[in-house]
Amino acid sequence: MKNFTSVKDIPSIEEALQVAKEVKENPYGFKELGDNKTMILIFFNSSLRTRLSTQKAAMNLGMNTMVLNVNQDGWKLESELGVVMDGDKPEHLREAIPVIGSYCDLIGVRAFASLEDKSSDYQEKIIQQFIDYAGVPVVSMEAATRHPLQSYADLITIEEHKKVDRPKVVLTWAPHPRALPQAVANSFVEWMKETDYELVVTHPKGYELADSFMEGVTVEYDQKKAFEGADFIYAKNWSAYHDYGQVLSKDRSWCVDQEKMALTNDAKFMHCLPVRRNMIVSDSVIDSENAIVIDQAANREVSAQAVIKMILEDQ
Ligand code: SN0
Repeated sequence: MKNFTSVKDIPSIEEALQVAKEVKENPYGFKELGDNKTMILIFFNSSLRTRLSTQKAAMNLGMNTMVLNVNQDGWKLESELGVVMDGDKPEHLREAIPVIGSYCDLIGVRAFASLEDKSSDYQEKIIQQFIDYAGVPVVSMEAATRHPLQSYADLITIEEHKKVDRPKVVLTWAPHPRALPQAVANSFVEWMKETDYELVVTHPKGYELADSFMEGVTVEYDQKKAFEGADFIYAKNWSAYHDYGQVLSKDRSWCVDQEKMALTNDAKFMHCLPVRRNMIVSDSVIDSENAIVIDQAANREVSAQAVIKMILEDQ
């Protein structure tokens, strides 16, 4: 593996699950791979799980790690080419990226969607510049349109909890006070499509995700109908794709509560975290035995380690 930005970068779902199993069973068994190697993690946005789990994963593999929170610790970085840099951004990505690349063997980047410029976000202009100019492999720690380390961890978690071979997995939109990216939802759909699970996506009208992700996927606008017989409920808010970045609804009746969970096949409840309690999910659901959000978060270390291992083995 050269870079990791989407499900297309893994050899196959089966192999990805096999590598995850290996690192989970023996986290410190591959330490020689990262000997004298350094991973730099670059954050343009906040993080709790991604920062800690990716750093831990790299350390498990014997790597040194450095973290830069660009907006707090470093110069603000310009990303547009051809601009006169007379504003508040003293350095361009065009220099910053190869400089960062010169200090390390692997870069992790988190750069959320702007939610202002759809075309720039959906062309993945920031992470693509890292891939073009870093000179070392690049791992997405959530880019504008995808969050593949999360989806990989979600896949591992579903495999660990499923009671039937082909579970029914439902991705449901839920309300949120702010406009959030589509990345987690897009990526979850993209990974689930590579499995043989039954996938249903439910959301209010107007929240349709991009066709490039949704081709062939069942959409059910009636949330309760979608929940019927589900084995996994994955809740996530996202802002509108077509009315780009807009919050069209804060309809609290879409909150995942016990009454809706009762329609499912004793489904497990999933969310990538951070989660807004009693907006996205009621306390009673997230505090129930069926909530597996902590297992998902724990598997972030596993997915990150599996990805870094595959990249180091190819270097
Ligand atoms: C991010 C998102 O893409 O939705 C990261 C999820 C892993 N979530 C948020 O920014 C939530 C922030 C909030 O205000 O709740």
